[in-house]
Amino acid sequence: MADSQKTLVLLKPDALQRDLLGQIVTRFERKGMKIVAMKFIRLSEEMLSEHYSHLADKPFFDSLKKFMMQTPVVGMVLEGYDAVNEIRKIVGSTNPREADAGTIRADFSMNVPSNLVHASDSPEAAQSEIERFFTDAEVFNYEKITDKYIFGEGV
Ligand code: IDP
Ligand code: MG
Repeated sequence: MADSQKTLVLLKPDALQRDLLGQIVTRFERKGMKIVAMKFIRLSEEMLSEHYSHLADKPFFDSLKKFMMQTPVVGMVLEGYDAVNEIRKIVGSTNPREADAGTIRADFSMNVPSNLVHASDSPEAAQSEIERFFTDAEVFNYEKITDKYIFGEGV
C-alpha cells in the first residue's frame, strides 16, 4: 500500500436515523477502501464550530450544528489510493440534487443539511480532521489477505 492516503468520513444523524449506515459503509468497502478506524462520536458545539469554521458566517451555521448534534455520528478513517478524492467522488456534490446519480448523496438524499455523509475535501483537511476526531491509538495499521488484489501489489 505504498503512497496510500487516509481520509475522514462522518456518517451524519440522518444516516443513522434512516438505517443507512450499512449501505453507506458497503459503498466504501466495495471500492476497496480499508477501514482503519471507526467509532460513534457525540459531537459537541465546540467540535462543530471548528469542523465547520468555513461556514461560520452562513445563516444556516447554527441549524447545521444542531442537526449534527441530534444523534451520535459514526466517524471513520478510510485508507486507499487517492482516498480523499475517491471518497469525495463516491459521496457526491454537497447539494444532493446536483450530485451525480450513483453517488451516495444522489442515490439516498434530497436536500441539505441532510446529505448523509461528511468527507474531507483535501489531504491537509483530512489530516487535521483525523486528528480532531481520533487519537493515534484509534487508527490501525493492519494487513488484509485481499490487499494484494485491491492495491495491485505483487499479484
Ligand atoms: P461538503 O459537506 O460537501 O464538504 P460544505 O460546503 O463543507 O459541503 O458544507 C458542509 C455541510 O453543511 C454540508 O454537507 C451540508 O450538510 C451543510 N450545508 C451546506 N450548504 C448548506 C445550505 O445552504 N443550507 C443548509 N445546510 C448546508
Ligand atoms: Mg466541506
